[in-house]
Amino acid sequence: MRLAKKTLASLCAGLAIGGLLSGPAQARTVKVVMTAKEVNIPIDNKGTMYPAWTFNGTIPGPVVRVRQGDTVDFTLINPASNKNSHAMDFHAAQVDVLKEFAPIKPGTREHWKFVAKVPGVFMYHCGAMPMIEHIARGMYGVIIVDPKGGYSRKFPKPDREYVLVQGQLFQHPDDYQAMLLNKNWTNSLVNGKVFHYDPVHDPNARQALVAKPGERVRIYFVNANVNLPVALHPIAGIWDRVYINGNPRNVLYGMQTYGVAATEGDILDIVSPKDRPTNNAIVDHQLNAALRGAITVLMNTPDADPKAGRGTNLVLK
Ligand SMILES: [Cu+2]
Repeated sequence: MRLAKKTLASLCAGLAIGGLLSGPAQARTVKVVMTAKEVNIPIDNKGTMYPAWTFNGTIPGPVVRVRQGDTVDFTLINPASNKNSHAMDFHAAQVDVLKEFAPIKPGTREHWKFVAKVPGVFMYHCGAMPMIEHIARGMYGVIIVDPKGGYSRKFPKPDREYVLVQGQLFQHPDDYQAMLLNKNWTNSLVNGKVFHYDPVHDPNARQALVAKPGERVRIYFVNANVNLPVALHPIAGIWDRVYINGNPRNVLYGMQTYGVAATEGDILDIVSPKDRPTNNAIVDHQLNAALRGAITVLMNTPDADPKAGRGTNLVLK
């Protein structure tokens, strides 16, 4: 798919740009505008509300997708209606922590740029203090930097792509002292909800990841837990490949479980058997996380929705 320049310029909301790897090779400038929003949002499938802090009103914030060498032209807006200072820390950027990542007060905005020089899957998050509270309340997201070399035998084109971001939910959103002690951590969130894509454990779950048998499903995973690593395992499957930090140069084959440090982002590919429908459960096999929300079902059936996990549809809503 070829993306016109006009299309890219209109992506100021920081939406995912699909199919970049087969597009033209010249570096571009991608405008990303995000607004810090302190809002109540549902954190499970039955609609339990939580006083979240977010980028653009969702957990995670919008997926930003660029290609290696592109310039990200970024604006952060902190509306006067907010009570707190906020900031943006893109892990894909090489800048000045005291300058670009500095917090800004309600009623102000800031603008800065960086060149996304290193390919991979990177976390972004608010860095205002107490940072543990700003992240635990939901101020995090993913920036994918596609490699400028495109696909290859070592980095094959996937049939489906999904973004999964895991986070920790704390009972008392204001109690950052408890967060420092990892106390009153009640649930795990996947893309902002407990058992978000797990109709097996939550009758209120409406969705699962889908693919056809034999398809290569690429998971862009970020561990946005404030205190805990993740042991990512696809139950009833094996990761065909894991690209550490999402970089095609860092490839591992045939992995059962991959340990993802806090803030780490990785690409994990799974290919289900071609000859039969199957299901996988992608879990944090640290079971206190799995059984409190970190389970995602992947259904591999011949009638899988052709639009799921394709184009800009990387985060199932
Ligand atoms: Cu913040």
